[in-house]
Amino acid sequence: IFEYAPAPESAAIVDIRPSYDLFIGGAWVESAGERRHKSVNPATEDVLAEITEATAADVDHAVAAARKAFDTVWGPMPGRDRAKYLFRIARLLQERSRELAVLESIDNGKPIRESRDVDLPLVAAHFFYYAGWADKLPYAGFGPDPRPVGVAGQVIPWNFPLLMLAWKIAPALACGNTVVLKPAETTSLTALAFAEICRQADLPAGVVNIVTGAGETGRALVEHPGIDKIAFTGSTEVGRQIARSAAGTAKRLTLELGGKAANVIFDDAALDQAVEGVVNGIFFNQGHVCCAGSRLLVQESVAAELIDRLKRRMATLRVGDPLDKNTDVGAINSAEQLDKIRTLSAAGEDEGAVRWSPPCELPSRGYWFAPTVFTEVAQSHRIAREEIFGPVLSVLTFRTPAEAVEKANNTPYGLSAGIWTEKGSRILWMAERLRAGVVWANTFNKFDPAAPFGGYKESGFGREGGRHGLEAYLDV
Ligand code: TXE
Repeated sequence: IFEYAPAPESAAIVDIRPSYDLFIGGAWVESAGERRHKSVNPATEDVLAEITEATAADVDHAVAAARKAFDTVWGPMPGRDRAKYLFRIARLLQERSRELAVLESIDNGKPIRESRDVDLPLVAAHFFYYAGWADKLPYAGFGPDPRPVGVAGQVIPWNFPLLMLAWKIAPALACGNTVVLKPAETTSLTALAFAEICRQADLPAGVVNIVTGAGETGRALVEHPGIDKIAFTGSTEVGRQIARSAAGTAKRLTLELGGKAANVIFDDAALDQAVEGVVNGIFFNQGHVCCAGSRLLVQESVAAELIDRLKRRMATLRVGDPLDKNTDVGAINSAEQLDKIRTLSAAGEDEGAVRWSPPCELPSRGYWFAPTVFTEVAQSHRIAREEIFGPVLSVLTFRTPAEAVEKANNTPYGLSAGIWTEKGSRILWMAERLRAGVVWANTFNKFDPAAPFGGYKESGFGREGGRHGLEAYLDV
């Protein structure tokens, strides 16, 4: 545990302005309204910057800029030329990755080791990957002449701010669409830094527009008649609202929503490796992960041994300063999210589950929650059903593979699942039966730009990543 002491040499490499305007038509533009909110560092509660809340008039302005760029420059541009811009953006992201990783950790609260080694490399990888598709779309299996959809409205959450931006913007641009993107209100800084990268890359004005703000700005974007397609990642509740609003103008829609993934461990699994997978599954990014392995399903015969090893491993996790390279678990992104985690954890205790955390003295300022595991969890408990979106694991047990499948699927969500076993045949048997968009075997939270990602059931629809990720942005 560390009291927060900013690492001076890393904090010094980021340049945060006191306040930010909107990025529209390739320029910084003042809002038509007056509203701004303060973005804070969740590890210290210090104010980082003032962020503009874009109004409906600002959204209108951004959509007009995106439409003009689509009609006059980006839509007609040959794919091989669009590819050059995307490759340039990818290289700039790599060159500036250290600075962007620090900015992401300050703004979001995630450990620098993760933003440096996971988020930023994947962000650049998505731009490289989709740059490669830009001139090959006629060979992607959509017919000889697939067309871009037009102007895409994209609304993203706060858990992987820059990575979610890359998941949305890279395929959209590769296909010839232009975009208006709204970052989450608590984590807008890296999206605004990305706007500068677009300028550095000489991306034609209006191809990428960034409008900051909260739900109201998002709603204006979703309802705007000039938008052809909406891509959303966020809560299932807001996803439902968006589906209703988008219906008014019959827009195309992809939704990537919540999850309550089962990480299933069989008695023949390599237990220490499985423990690492469980820790990664729920404590990576403080558990602010839509595909987090938040339900551990362990075979009864090894449950006691596995839980014992897990607790010993949890006792080695270092919670604290996101900018310290030794930190494993950083700050919770916001006071609201911390409240939600506390409320659901209290419900776990009230309903009779047994709560355990390693001894852990948390910093006095900022938003923190100790790594937590609940045992004696029943399927009816709220902590087994609802997405907590924090470093909180619920443990359930099973006896047979059939029971494991039944319990794993006993959720309205269907985003991801994990299987740990030495038996290849069992992996295939399970993977066929698990209703989850992604199934990992003997690993967890593994991402690749070439692999499609997305949900079943109330986890949403549509796929991002890979060739499938192009589908949402093309008309045939
Ligand atoms: O998400 P919201 P919140 C889950 C997680 C978390 C809960 C709440 O369980 O505890 O959601 O988080 C924009 N029209 N996930 O409140 O509200 C909003 O400004 C258009 C899972 O932060 O869904 C932000 O940019 N847009 C998830 C984005 O939607 C609207 C990741 C997401 O915010 C809007 C995040 C509206 N009416 C949270 N209202 C995942 N699947 O990864 C809000 N927004």
